[in-house]
Amino acid sequence: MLYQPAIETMPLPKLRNLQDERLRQLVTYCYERIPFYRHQLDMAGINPERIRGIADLHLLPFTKKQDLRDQYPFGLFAIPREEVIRIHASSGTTGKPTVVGYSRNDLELFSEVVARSLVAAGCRPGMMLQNAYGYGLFTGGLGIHYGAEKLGMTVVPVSGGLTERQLLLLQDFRPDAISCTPSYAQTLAGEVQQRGIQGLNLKIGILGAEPWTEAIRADVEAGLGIDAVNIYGLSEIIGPGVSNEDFEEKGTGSYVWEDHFFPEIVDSDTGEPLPLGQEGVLVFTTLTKEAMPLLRYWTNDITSLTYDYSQKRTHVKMAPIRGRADDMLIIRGVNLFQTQIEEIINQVDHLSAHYQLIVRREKTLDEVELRIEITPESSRELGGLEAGDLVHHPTLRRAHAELNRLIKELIGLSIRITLCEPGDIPRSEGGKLSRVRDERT
Ligand code: DLL
Repeated sequence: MLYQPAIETMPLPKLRNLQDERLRQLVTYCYERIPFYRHQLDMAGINPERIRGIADLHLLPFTKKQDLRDQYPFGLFAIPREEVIRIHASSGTTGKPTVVGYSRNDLELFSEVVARSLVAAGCRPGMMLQNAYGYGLFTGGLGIHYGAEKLGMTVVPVSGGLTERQLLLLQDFRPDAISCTPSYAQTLAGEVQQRGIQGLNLKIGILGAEPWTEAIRADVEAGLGIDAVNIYGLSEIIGPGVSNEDFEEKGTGSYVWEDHFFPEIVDSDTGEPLPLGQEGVLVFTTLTKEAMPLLRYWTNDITSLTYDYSQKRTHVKMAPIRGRADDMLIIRGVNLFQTQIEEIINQVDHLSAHYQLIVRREKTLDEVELRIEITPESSRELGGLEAGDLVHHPTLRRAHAELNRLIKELIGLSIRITLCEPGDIPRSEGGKLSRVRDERT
């Protein structure tokens, strides 16, 4: 089943025509209604009529997070504040949040792309969804909520956290699907396993809002008995539902709903557009939003795009996000994303998908410690191990050496590895989990 088959399978030339037309209208709309964009285009010497379609997109300047901060809170709204019927914001690590606004049509669009995403994830009308994304200024809770209602699911709006209640509802309400961050799905999977809870009705997990890889997929699929499917999005563009994986095409990337959100990949240093298949910074232009449209928004997320015509839909697919450019660690000159470590962990026996990276400065050199839990099964089988002594066990010593070797070989970095007992690494309490602790500053 596709939610909007005519759109999702639209032949590419027709899709391009639609995008061309929408972009032309959008540029004029932004120029006429948003002083920031009028100024930007004037400075770049671009008359809106110069932009005739997607092929001219590269002429437009980027919009960056700092621009949103400079226009805080409502400076980028293209419609009167009274017509903005919802506001969301993302917390950000420092200072003021990034604010976004939605018109009535924008909220309709938001629900539409989330419904489309849920269907791709395997959800169907009549299924029950336990929505464990946080409700509030974060777009996850309400975004998924209205999309699921639009699709005709039974929504259980539990919000993030409250693990006891989540477990109770999973057993008593017997939802078919759960939506939450991948790290929180790991928390729930761990509890389900530890308590020996059996016979849940869960079939689907709609997981996103933070980077994750096949290691975590395997962990939560085994622990919860689900298909774990990726959902991607960001509040600046709309929230969840910018792209989504199809449950029957897992591991081949997530469809970007490009009739509404036009993606580009650009070089992180030069901003030059990169060809399909190459990795770079993901940039989005919102083709249909009314309250806060964005031209060439620099997401800072690193990924690549590819078309795959053998699959169900014609829309472009994006690879899993490697990380945010500003979350990349530079250790003694080597670039490192946590997802690279995660992928390697997945290749070594006895190691779980619960880990933390700690970065320190020792004298003048940066050092990384990877703290990683062994699996509960290994802990039980190998029995009676004292914390700190794990690496002295011959089996674990081999795992340790293997991990060391792979990291050196594949990343080019020597890091300190500490094996831990199950439960030693902090768990997600409902939201996004930071797996990197940078102690350098
Ligand atoms: O995280 C929206 C969302 C809610 C997406 C629920 C999926 C599910 P923000 O809080 O604005 O919005 O954070 C956006 O989170 O730029 C990425 O860096 C990261 N991110 C979101 N989804 C994924 C994903 C929501 N599937 C930022 N994989 C984005 C990797 C993701 N990173």
